[in-house]
Formats: sequence, C-alpha cells, structure tokens
Amino acid sequence: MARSSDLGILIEKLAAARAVTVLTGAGISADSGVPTFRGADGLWRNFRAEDLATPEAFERDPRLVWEWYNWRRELIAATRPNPAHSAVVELEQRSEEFWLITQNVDGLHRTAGSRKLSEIHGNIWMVRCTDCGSVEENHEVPIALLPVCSRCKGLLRPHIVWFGESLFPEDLSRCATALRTCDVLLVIGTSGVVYPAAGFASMAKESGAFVAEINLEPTPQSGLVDLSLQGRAKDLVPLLL
Ligand code: BV8
Ligand code: ZN
Repeated sequence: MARSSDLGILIEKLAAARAVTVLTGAGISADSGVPTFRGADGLWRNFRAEDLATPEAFERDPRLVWEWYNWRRELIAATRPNPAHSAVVELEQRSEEFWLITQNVDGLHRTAGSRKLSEIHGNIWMVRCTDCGSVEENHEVPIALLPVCSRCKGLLRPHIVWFGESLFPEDLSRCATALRTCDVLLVIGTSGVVYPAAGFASMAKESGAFVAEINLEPTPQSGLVDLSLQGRAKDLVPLLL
C-alpha cells in the first residue's frame, strides 16, 4: 500500500502544478471490469497480440479479428467508469492546463467526462473504411460481419492503432506538447512495455516534470519516476484530489 508521506508529496505537487498531464493504461479500467492485456487475468493470455491486433492479421483473416473485437465490444459495453476515471475528470477541471493521454481503446474516459484527451491507440467504438478512409462511430454490439462502408461499400476495420502501425500524427504532436510543458506527469495503470507510450515518462522527466506512477506492481519506468504509489487506481487516484 502507498506510504502516506508519498501520497502527501504528490498531493502537494499537484496542488502547486500549473500544468498537469495524465497517462493511463489498461490498469485504470481494470477496476471497471475491463481485462488488462498482460496482467494475471490478461486479455492477451488467451490470444497473442500478433495474431489479432496487427494489419497482417486483419489482411489474413478479417473475420477472426472482427470476432475478437465484437467479443471486446460486448464486454466493454457492460462496463462503467470507476472512481479513478472520475477523479481524472476532476483533475482536468481543477488544473489550469491539463491533458490526458490514454492508451485505452475502451472509451471509458470519455464516458466519465474527460474532454481534454488523446486516445492514442484509437477507440473501439470507432470504425474506419479501408477504402475511402471515412471514420464513423458505431456502437452496434455485435457488429454484423463483415461490416462495409455506408458510402463506398469498402471493408470497415476498427479505428484502432495496431502493432506495427504508426500513431496518428496529430496525437503524437499533442502528446509531445503535453509531456514537455507539464509540471506533473501522473502515470496510471500501464505496464510500460508498448512504445511510443512507454517512452513518455522519460520525455516528461527530461523536460523537468515531476513524474509519479500509480500501479499494482513495479514497471520498467519505476526506476526513473520521482515517486511510485503501489495500489489500485480506484483507491489511490481519488485520494489525490
Ligand atoms: C509504433 C490496440 C511506429 C490494440 C495497442 C520501440 C521499441 C520496441 C518496440 C517498438 C518500438 N516502436 C514500435 C515498437 C513495436 C510496438 C511495441 O511497442 N511492441 C511492444 C510489445 C514491444 N509498438 C507499435 O507497434 C506501435 N507503433 O510505434 O509505430 C512504428 C511503425 C512501424 C514499425 C515500427 C514502429 C503501436 C502500439 C499500439 C499497439 N496497439 N492496442 C487493441 O487494444 O485492440 S497496444 C495495447 O497495449 C493496448 O492499447 C494497451 O493499452 C497497451 C499497453 O498496455 P497497458 O495499457 O499498459 O496494459 P497492460 O495490461 O500491459 O498493463 C496493465 C498495467 O496496469 C499493469 O502494469 C498492471 O500492474 C496495472 N494494473 C492492473 N490493475 C490495476 C493496475 N494498476 C492500478 N490499478 C489497478 N486496479
Ligand atoms: Zn468507404
């Protein structure tokens, strides 16, 4: 459990901060019942990332990839934001300058009320046409397979960044600004293995930010952050307000 002194230091740093940036991963949604990728109950355990979350897999077997996303859409549709998501919204409202960078595709930050955010790996409720590129929201659970574009009849894919695909340029530049200008970077519930997000803590550190991490266990970034709070996001993040 987090030491109260560490909590006190982080509360002070956040209260004194003009600009706050938050980076979240699957761990913040774990408390809403969304399985994480690499934890004990990890999502990937049943599936291998390279089998499903890659353009090659979609090229080879779009139906298999869509069946996996339909399974996740059904699962996520039944979840709600938890107190950690709400605390991040409160932090956004209290901070003079704020940006949220989330790796999560579940959309729970938006549902909770976050507005100043980049969903850098995309959003499971958005689909993109592989022919004309149009992006639309789609909340059908399940999506009838195989889904085609209402405009050009092209095959639709999840509007999600797969392994081996670059992040959206506008997200990358927005994140770089948020990481270089923040006084505090709060890293919540990410295993810190997926790049480029795994490099964001050191980017903020190099620019002089105070970097704190909230996680159940140590991560590859634990050695470079200023402070590590060990515990569940839903318990710890609300205590920072
Ligand atoms: C790219 C969409 C340029 C799919 C995802 C540099 C070095 C090494 C490798 C690379 C590199 N650059 C690029 C790569 C390759 C690759 C990569 O990083 N591979 C890793 C595995 C080594 N990166 C990419 O391909 C990226 N693209 O860089 O473009 C490029 C282009 C071509 C060629 C080369 C480079 C694209 C990455 C995006 C991939 N898409 N998701 C989908 O979701 O359907 S990534 C996937 O992992 C999810 O988005 C997820 O968010 C993300 C990260 O996982 P976490 O969020 O951290 O979740 P995880 O389960 O791992 O951890 C949960 C954590 O929470 C744990 O620490 C746990 O302890 C904690 N926790 C659990 N419960 C709680 C908790 N904490 C608090 N409270 C709790 N209750
Ligand atoms: Zn189209």
